[in-house]
Amino acid sequence: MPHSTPRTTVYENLLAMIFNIIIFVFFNIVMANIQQISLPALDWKYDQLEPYISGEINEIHYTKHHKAYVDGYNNATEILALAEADGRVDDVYAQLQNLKFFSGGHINHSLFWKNLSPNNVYGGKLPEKDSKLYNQVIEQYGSFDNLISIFNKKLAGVQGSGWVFLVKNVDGNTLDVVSTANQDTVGSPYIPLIAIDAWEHAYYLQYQNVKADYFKAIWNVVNWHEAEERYSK
Ligand code: MN3
Repeated sequence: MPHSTPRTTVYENLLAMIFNIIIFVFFNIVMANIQQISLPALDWKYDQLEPYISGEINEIHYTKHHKAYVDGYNNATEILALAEADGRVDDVYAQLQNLKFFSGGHINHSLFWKNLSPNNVYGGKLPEKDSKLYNQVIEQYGSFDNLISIFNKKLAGVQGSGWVFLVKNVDGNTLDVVSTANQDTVGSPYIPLIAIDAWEHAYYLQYQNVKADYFKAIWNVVNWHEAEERYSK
């Protein structure tokens, strides 16, 4: 008697095939809707912030550290989408923690690159006298030296990784200096004007344990022009 495939097996195979096609289509729809992010372009070359920040630090900071936040973000969004689609709430929770870290890292570093500029371009040049930001700094802090000194005290107080920001509070357009831990960023009602990275990877190759010297030096390459534009928006 010749061997014949039982009818039920044919149906099972057909069902399995249809199921796989549905999963494949679903997976692609989910993935197609995820927007990947990439490193922002820099306005200067790695060595153009010297001697205040070495080219080696900028290159490693940008191509390795910032890149890791970009890759981590892209990876976590994909895992999150699948976990949400499958209703795996534990995995959703875990990926949201990762996304907070990686998205904060990407936002903060993107701000950081923008608010630095070579010393012969915008670096270290205070905002125009009588610009809105200039007047607000003088009104609240008396002088830029005083503001920078307050900012640097906050930087010195960051333990481990963290950031310090000069922010505009949209309620009243006042300024404030705030610090965050790890890669946390600032949100409403604050608009960040200047963000400085206090983590060791931002200075250690050049300044080793003397981070106060890094905090002093970086103001020679802070782009106040960019800060003024953000403040006046
Ligand atoms: Mn960093």
